Amino acid sequence: MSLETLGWGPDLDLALSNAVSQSPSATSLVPGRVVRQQRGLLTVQTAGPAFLARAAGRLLHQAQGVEALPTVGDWVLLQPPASGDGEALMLAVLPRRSVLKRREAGSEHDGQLIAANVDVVFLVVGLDGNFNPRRIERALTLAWNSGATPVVLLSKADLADDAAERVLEVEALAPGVDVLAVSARTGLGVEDVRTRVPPGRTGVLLGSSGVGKSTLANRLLDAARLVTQPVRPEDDKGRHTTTHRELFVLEHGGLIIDGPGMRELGLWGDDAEGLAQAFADVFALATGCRFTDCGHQNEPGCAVRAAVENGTLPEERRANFEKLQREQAFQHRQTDAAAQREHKRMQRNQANAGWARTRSKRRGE
Ligand SMILES: Nc1nc2c(ncn2[C@@H]2O[C@H](COP(=O)(O)OP(=O)(O)O)[C@@H](O)[C@H]2O)c(=O)[nH]1
Ligand SMILES: [Mg+2]
Ligand SMILES: [Zn+2]
Repeated sequence: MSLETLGWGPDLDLALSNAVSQSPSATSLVPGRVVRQQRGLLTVQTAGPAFLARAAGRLLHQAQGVEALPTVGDWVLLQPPASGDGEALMLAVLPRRSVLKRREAGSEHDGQLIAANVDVVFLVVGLDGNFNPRRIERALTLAWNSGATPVVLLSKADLADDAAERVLEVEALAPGVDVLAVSARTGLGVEDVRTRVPPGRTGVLLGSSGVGKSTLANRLLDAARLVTQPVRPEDDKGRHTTTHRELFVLEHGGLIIDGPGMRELGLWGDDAEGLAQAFADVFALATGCRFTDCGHQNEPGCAVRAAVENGTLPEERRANFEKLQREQAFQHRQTDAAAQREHKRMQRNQANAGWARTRSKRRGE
């Protein structure tokens, strides 16, 4: 498989030559893309074979948090195993053009990477019951934060008699985002999805378990290579059939990442761009507020409140915006606190190193 088939392009030529100029030993390393992740185990596809791979101690040591560690979609530099069936060592992660991440379920501080170097985030929402506008707004914020372009797929359109209305409803809460009704069963919209990932481009399927991500991926692949499972009829929740994350090359040359469903989509990290994009309408309104630092609470001359009162902005959307903004602000403080801790740690290390030098001088070492 050629690296181009996996999405390699001129930007990566540049990233590779930079990596080599910084660390000449990198010339002996082999580039590849992380195509599969099952728990901690990664598979990297190179221009030659695919290898099971783990992060080298040096990479783990240099990494400041999970964000710097390889995830599906990453381009990495490998040292192939000495023997045929050993594990390869990943020594570097090439700079990313996007990274999709969330707060780890049940944690305030820790994050989880979902996929890297994606161009399109397909937010898959089932039309068969689980339809929550606030969740869509949250997911879109997360998707915009990644640096990729979100597209909403309203799946199982064959089961809904109001698909066209739902498309309009979601368009209203997703400014600047394309919304497509799709059905993996009838094939409706599938061709349209395919054209969103031209050859060499990568899309990732994001959504709750049971919304039809794997069925759609199968349909895109035109082969039943992924396992799908019926949803439990009593609650429309999926069974989490997909336990690993995997990148597939489609016949037309586009790439798609399928993975396990995600119930929780907490914001994580310091990006603020996502909110500005997902709530572009609210940001535009806010420019009309009398005070530039308006909190849209009880301030006089608040254009956001006025829009709620005259019915142009739904109150639920305003409230969700406020909630996500708070969550983002909390994340911002967390990131600041983590940076301060890191700074202190480095100062301490330097102080310790200085003290050790003084001590060895005294001893005449
Ligand atoms: N009617 C209908 N059912 C679908 C469609 N796509 C998926 N399903 C069904 O929904 C269930 C869950 O699908 P799956 O792809 O495993 O969901 P995932 O957890 O998001 O990967 C399976 O029973 C599928 O057959 C569709 O377009 N129409
Ligand atoms: Mg699945
Ligand atoms: Zn205001």
